[in-house]
Amino acid sequence: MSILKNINCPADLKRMSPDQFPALAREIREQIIDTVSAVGGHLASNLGVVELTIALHYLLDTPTDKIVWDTSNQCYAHKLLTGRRERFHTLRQYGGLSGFCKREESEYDTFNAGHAGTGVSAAFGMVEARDQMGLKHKIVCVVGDGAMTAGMTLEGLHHAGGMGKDFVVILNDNQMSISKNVGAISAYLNRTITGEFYGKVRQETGHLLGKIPHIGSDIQRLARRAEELAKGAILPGLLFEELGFQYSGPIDGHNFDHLLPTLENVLKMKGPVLLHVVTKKGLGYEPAMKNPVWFHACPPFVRETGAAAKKAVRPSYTAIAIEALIKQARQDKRIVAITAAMCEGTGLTAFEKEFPDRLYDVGIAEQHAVTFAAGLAAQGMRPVVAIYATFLQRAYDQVVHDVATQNLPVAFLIDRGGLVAEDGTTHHGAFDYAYLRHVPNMIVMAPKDENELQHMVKTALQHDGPISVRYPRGISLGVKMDALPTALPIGKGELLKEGTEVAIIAIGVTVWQAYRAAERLSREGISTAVVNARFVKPLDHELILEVAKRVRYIVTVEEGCRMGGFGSAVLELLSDARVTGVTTKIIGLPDWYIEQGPQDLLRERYGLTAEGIYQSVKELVSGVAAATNQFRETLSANYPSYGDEQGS
Ligand SMILES: Cc1ncc(C[n+]2csc(CCOP(=O)(O)OP(=O)(O)O)c2C)c(N)n1
Repeated sequence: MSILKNINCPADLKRMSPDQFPALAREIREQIIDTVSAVGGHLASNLGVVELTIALHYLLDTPTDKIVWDTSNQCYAHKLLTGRRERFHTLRQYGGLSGFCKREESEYDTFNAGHAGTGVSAAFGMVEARDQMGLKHKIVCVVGDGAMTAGMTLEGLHHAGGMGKDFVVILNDNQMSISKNVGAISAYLNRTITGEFYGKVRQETGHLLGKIPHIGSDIQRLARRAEELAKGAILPGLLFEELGFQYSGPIDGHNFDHLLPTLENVLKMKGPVLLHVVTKKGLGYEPAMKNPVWFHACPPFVRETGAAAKKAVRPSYTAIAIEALIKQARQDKRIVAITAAMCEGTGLTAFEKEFPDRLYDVGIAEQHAVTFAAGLAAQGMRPVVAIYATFLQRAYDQVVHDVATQNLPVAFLIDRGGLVAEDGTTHHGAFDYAYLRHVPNMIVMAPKDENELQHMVKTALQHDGPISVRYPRGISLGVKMDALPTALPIGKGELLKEGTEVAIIAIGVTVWQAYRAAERLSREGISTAVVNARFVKPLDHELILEVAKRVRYIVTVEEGCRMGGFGSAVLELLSDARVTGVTTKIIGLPDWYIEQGPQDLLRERYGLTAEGIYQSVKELVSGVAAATNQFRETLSANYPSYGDEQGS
């Protein structure tokens, strides 16, 4: 008999006896493994928080009490317990449940997330809102040990700890970010869990005292007793205690006998409290426990074996970019690579294999990553920051203030530019062209295919200033690769196809789509040129103005937001050059957050496929022709002399 099927909201959970919770946890795990094997998702993190989620919803009065899930990639059990069980199979699908918390989706989702490290700040905002409004509910933030290393989390703890308000932070410590967690905080947490910190103190004191004749062993006994007392109370959570939080833990996050009474106590405590819960990523699914890194965010897989359901037929853009980087790094010792906790995702594991001493994983710390790169560059190194477009958003000021003002040679390999599919709204790389092109000194490139990508990586590493290459998520096109990467001339595009009526000026992955659209248009009698811009900045003024002279319509295409992006840059150029007599259109992403869904489907929906571009051009050409005629007719009817004036 299914227990889960009878839970439609947390109130149903409260009617259960805690004895049933282990069986419920097993069912939830089964459901998560089943669904994620079919649709992909954050398997390992979710399997790790099942007991914690049950305990929280059992003890809290949600949604009046609030749970804020940091990053919220671990919210699947929460979704299953809060009325979304029947829609769970739609997880991460177009029109389905989000893989993250979404306020639009449920009143139990208190704060939208997807980027790590926002939880404590958001939850503490809710604490202050509660107190300002004279309300009494509880607010709990669950934050992973990876997200604990994010600067924002520390800023939030620093603020909240100083204010002394009732606020519970649960540190969900599985000792993993996506890969093994890194850095001093992670090492500190590790010592806390293993007791190594305490053990070391005891060993050293014992060793010293043992050396004093006669009194040694008595004092050792006394000292051991004092340490025993101190063990639970002071040492393990010193860092958090110093930040103003009462520390409790570490406790086993899979054992309800520990979890329920401790959590119950913690929820009654006054002031800021941090409960340290130790969990295991992937618990309940052998392949995920063995390989939590792959199962952190996995594609659909075969449940029985844990193997990916589909094998990639060609290398990804990511792999090509990093391969090109490795080639350059072999020749230039100044090249070092930096990742903010995304060694696998950015492909830098391959770089690390060859150059272990030249790879820096700084943890979830994008701001630090960029300024750290600036520091390296200021001393003559050639740092490369490999980062997703969406996560570079967090380091905007560091790009502007630390890299670009000083014209430092930091190369940005911007992965996942454009639409990223199932991770959806928080993860699409929609804004990078727009947020980089207006930064003085910054060069902004995007290749039309993987061959151009390798040339652009080389270009980036030879350029003496800030420069970025942006490429998409996914498998490359399979074009022929030149044997050797060669640097491209900065600010030079290429004319891929001549045409006299329309010019499509495209950038990045949209170029070949534009080309196919142009071929079809030309076949149908609308002579269409195609420019591969290559550079969003600096634009190839000469080429674009030359082409603009010959055509009546200019259409720009980009897989990025329309506002302030590549198309805007072309319009600025046309305006500055006082080009008249051309009608323009920008194809790109609209002024709203793009939903989740397969890349192909989203590209179709936003008119970025060959078909979409073709339709847009057709509409523009026929629409403008129709509108112009109508305008002329109206004018002629109202002002009979209009036609004459035109002629004179
Ligand atoms: C700002 C930001 N950088 C990088 C990521 C990519 N990312 C997603 S989850 C994750 C690891 C999170 O680790 P942790 O907080 O310990 O949570 P867990 O998944 O282990 O529960 C990373 C690096 C992100 N979501 N946001």
